[in-house]
Amino acid sequence: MNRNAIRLATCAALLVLTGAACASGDETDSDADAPQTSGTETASPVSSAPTGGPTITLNLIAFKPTDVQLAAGGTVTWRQDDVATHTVTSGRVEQTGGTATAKPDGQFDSGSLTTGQTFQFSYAEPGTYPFYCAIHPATMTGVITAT
Ligand SMILES: [Cu+2]
Repeated sequence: MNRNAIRLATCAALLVLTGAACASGDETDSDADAPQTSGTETASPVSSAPTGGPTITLNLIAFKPTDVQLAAGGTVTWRQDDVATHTVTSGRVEQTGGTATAKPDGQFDSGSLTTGQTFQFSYAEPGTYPFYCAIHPATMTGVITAT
């Protein structure tokens, strides 16, 4: 019901924008992979970095890039583009004998980020700041260098 309402609204919007009629008989669920532009997202912040600072994406169970430099005072944006759930958590991961042990430093923890959500943190002081995903600490790590 709700999905149909969204489709109708989208259809109406397209009609206004393009003047084209919306065919209803030839669709093969083309909206499954089309970008969703309806404003139905809830609390997730905007995906672009309003500060102009670097953006790290979370995709395929990896941070990209894993090493980021910025000027002290700058803000890093992490954007969760993966189908899985990840976190951005400050701290190190110790890898010994095939075991990954997370050592959170308590500076920040995004909590669970689902697809499309973003997280931001500003690095006020110069330094080297490792971070990791608390769900996949063995493979998802990165480091911010603020200068
Ligand atoms: Cu993860």
